[in-house]
Amino acid sequence: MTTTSVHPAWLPTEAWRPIGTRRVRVDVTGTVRDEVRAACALHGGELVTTGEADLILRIGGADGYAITRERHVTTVSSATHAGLLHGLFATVRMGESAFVPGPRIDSAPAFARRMLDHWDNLDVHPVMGQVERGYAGGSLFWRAGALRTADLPRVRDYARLLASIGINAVALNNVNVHATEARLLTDRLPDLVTLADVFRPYAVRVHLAVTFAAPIVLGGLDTADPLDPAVRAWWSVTLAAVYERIPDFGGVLVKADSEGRPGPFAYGRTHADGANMLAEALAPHGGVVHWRAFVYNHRQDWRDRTTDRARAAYDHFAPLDGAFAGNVVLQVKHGPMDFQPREPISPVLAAMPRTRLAMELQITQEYTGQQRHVCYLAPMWSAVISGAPAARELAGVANTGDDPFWTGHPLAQANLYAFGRLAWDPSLAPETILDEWITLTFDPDDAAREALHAIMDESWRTYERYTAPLGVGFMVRPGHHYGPDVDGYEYTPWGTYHFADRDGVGVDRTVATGTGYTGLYPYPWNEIFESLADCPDELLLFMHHVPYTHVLRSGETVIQHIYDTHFAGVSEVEAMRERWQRIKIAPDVHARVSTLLDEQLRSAIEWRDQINTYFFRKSGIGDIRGRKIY
Ligand code: BDP
Repeated sequence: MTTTSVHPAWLPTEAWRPIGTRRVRVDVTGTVRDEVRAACALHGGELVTTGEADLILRIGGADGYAITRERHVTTVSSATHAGLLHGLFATVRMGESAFVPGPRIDSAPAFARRMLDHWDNLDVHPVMGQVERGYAGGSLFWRAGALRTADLPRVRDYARLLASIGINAVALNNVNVHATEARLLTDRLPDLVTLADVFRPYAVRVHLAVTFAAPIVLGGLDTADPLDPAVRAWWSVTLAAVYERIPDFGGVLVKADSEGRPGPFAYGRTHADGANMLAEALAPHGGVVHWRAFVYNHRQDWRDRTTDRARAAYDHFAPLDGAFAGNVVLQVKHGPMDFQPREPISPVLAAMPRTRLAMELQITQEYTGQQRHVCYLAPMWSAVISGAPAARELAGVANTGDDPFWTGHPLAQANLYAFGRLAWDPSLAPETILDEWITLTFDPDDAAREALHAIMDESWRTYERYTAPLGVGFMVRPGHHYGPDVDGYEYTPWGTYHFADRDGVGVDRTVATGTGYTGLYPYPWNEIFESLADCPDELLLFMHHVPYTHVLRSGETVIQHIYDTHFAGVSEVEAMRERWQRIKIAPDVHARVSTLLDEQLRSAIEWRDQINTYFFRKSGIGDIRGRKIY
């Protein structure tokens, strides 16, 4: 496996470390962007001089950064090392305009912590591979159970890449913590120390996913009961030892009582008991616990219509509002199920005003085409972020790996870029972010820029059109979750059902006749979702079970909508592919994306034909436009 890679061009190619005041001369008559890149080569107070204008990097001012642009002098100022770094990267993004006199720019991040969660295993897992739900090769950090020490330069590039988009925290191992990963907390700690040293200059703090059972599996105790004094003492001593080696260690990330992971329920304790125990051990060092709210019964009886997985996180956590310590961050998936292409915003995010909340997004495309399909996710994220103002932090499941393009699909880099940019400034429009990314990555001519927008802007909606309809979700192949299998999960214990029969489809989550889920939302969303007339079309089958002849707000019947969107989705992918064939772009990128678009089209056709045929057979209602359905 090679460690050289294609750098996303939004990155300066050289490392730099901003400490104290820096003054860099750049040549305004040369290529300014190149000069800004040269400025990034700055190390330890050296002055890079090539011309008449200055880029001055100065510590001072507020958190975040300010950029002032006067004639020949552009000044970046910040109170912090991190702010200075982000200010410099902002000038890189601005290109020439950073050096044209203009109004002062003040920028501060909307989310205090902007975190990436890597679901990396140290070794190849027999079922999940190395990176769980990873579609970009192996782990950047780990190989064959060990730290990739020879590849640390690439990790440094990665740290810089993350800093360039404002990421400031990273969890370096899978939330499903297996035996080897667990030991990063104790005897494998030196590996974490090494990685923390690599990330530190880029103001990215490292976090570690830990197993709740650590006192047993690592400490030799016979319990992990959070109220047991010996257990509490073990965590205090163990975490203190981590801080001795990594003074800026961010904290721990925990998946407990979820999908078979150990947790406080085994001891009759609550999630607040579990999280607060860790919080107490971390508090003296300024660390935080990210405690995931992804807790549900994954062994439910599918015949039992009263259990609703969408309710689970709310039912477990909302009653605990106010019970969590101040340094516990409850990390909540953006939707109530599991990263489907379309879900309502999780009601947990509106139900816990006395709890620190992080919203969790999935950058890795588990359910959105697995980095084989073009699916630019910023439009979805932008909507869910603006709909959940209580979330103070943003966490994203990473889509990166040791693939030469970092993300498998070269265009999936745009999702990582957009995650960082939205976490900094959620008011940025998805098309604007994409435009930035296109400019920085390809420096394209007008035709290529237009083609990239045409391919990517709407690609999430295209993906939605040819997959599960109207918010019902899943319908994917069990296990790996790629490609269609309408009934794949229908009679399983996972709680992900569509309830299609000959008369209709959808999950009745109303208060009046269903699971009561709609009632978990504050007004007016409880009433909007409860009402068949007011529920947005795109979430209709998430909230209601309706006949195929039900007329949507769009004026179409449900069955006709299914046919129309599935035909449209495939046509859109065909158009993407044609555009891509004509685009002028770097040959290696072109070749990789061409192959992937072939696969996307094959897969979209497979989705269209299975979904359409399934619903035609169930309903017996034909397509009014007379297209071929098998
Ligand atoms: C699901 C993934 C699974 C993760 C789980 C989680 O299929 O691999 O472990 O989420 O978030 O989406 O913990």
